[in-house]
Amino acid sequence: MASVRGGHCVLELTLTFAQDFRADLNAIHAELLALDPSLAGVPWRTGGWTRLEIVGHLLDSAANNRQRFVRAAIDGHYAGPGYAQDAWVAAHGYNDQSWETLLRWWQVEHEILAAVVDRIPDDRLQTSCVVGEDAPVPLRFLIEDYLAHQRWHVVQLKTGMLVP
Ligand code: NI
Repeated sequence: MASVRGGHCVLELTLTFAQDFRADLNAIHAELLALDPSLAGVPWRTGGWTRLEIVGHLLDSAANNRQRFVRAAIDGHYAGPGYAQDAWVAAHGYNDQSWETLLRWWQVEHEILAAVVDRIPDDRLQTSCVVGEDAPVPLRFLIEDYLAHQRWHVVQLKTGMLVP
């Protein structure tokens, strides 16, 4: 919607849910790219995951949630398992990958995820989703919570231990 105020044309844009999702992913991606690559193999805290493993965990979350988003959009309901986070990280051997590789995988995985969210009809955002033993939540919440989880781990990446 365009309106005229004080002689200036002001564009008032309402971002769609999918546009918001994409913008948030872009902001997270920028934060990942800004991290110091020399910290890749450094645990974020004593005994904790390395930065490589944290980004790997974000990839695992993307893989699991892509299933959820797609199935909820197709079926109009979703119920499925959680996943064993440490076992998934170990199964992928993320510490054996380079930082650049993992950031590239993150980018590709999220291009795919954004393409999925672009195509979720508005009414499907209310779809009831059950993950593991959790209470049912609308698909919209699952997607918002997905972003919150990514952001939480970005905080770990940025503020965790800075030396081995
Ligand atoms: Ni997590």
